[in-house]
Amino acid sequence: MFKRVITFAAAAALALTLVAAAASAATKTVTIRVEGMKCGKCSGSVAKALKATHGVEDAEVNAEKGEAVVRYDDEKVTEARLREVINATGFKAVEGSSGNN
Ligand SMILES: [Cu+2]
Repeated sequence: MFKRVITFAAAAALALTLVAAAASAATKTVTIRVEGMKCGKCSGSVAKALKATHGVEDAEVNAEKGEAVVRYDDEKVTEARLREVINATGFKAVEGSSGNN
């Protein structure tokens, strides 16, 4: 009986550890300022390039606000890489305020 409780506790602890690991592994959201976008086609091409990038899970790009909100797996792609992808579309990822803070 006592042994059974121990086993249950161990299993629960293991499950919690796995959940914690899954939560800390990976998904991040970053807001990157993008200069030069004038309309929906501009933001659309940036979004398309970002979404085609390995590790990007979602990208919302807004031309009026001049920003790209990107959700990505930080084990597969870096923010620096996301900026490169944006710059490669012909627009400019501006250094500076980023992140969710
Ligand atoms: Cu445009």
